[in-house]
Amino acid sequence: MPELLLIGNATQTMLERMATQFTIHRWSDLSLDWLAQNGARITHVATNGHDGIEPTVMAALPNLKLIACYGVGYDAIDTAEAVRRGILVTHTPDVLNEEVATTAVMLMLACYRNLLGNDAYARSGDWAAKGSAPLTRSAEEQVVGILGMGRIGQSIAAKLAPWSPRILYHSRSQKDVPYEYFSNLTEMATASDVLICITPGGAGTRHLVNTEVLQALGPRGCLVNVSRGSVVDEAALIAALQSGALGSAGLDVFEREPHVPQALCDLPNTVLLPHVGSATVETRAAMGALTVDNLLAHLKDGSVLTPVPECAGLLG
Ligand code: 8YV
Repeated sequence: MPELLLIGNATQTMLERMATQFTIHRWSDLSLDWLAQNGARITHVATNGHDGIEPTVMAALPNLKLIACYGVGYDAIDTAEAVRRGILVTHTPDVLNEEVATTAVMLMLACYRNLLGNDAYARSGDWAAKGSAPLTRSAEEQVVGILGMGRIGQSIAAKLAPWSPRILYHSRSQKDVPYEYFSNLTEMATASDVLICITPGGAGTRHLVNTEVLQALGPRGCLVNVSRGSVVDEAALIAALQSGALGSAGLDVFEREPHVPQALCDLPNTVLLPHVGSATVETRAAMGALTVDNLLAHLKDGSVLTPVPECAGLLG
């Protein structure tokens, strides 16, 4: 049987389907020494958006043909090196759009309506002891700025459009969408009440959201990040929240996952999630199915269903 290296997590269904066609080696049980001896037999890798594949691991797999990513974001995979070596990379676009968009909306609402603070108020007995909880801010009629207007950005916009008088977006180029384009992120942040980040991670977007952008968003502004931690300068974010230069932040992603800075935990105006934007049984099943469909299609006839755009030149 062909041999597959599994990096990180996979659902039971994924494991069962992969095991019908591949001998599976789990990277968590192995070492670079093992790869030096056995790496040449491995033709396929299944990994995820968080773990990706370390350059040393990729280099130790001379006959690798396909890296299947169980996730839409693939910034943890060196696609330039993969393309140079003729290795295909696939990911799981579209099937998680609505779930991640819902997570973004949930974070926004939780920030505005102080979901966590009010939950604690109800549970702790403060309500009985101190009376009504403090008022929150309304999430109605807010100007929403979206950083990244790809598939998930469009799902977020569609979910918020009925609530919002203006949806703005910033991306590298203008898209064919019915929202207001800003070529300058700081200008968009100035015009926005809430800034939602859903642009891909990687070197090109690192720290796009910096002190200047956060200050432009302002003391009543809300930052939501459901993309990658690297997109936001976390130290600048903490400083802005601590000083009151920024109103609140709802974060699903962090710069050094799974590390969540204590300063963010200590702030009352943050809502923090452990990178669960797509983490429901239903959506992970769909992502897992697509990941394995790519692996099995490739095994059957060399085709793949959802290659990353960088691989276009490798496909016939
Ligand atoms: C996880 C994600 O990182 O799809 C993505 O890009 O951020 C997540 O769903 C992971 O890939 C799931 O295994």
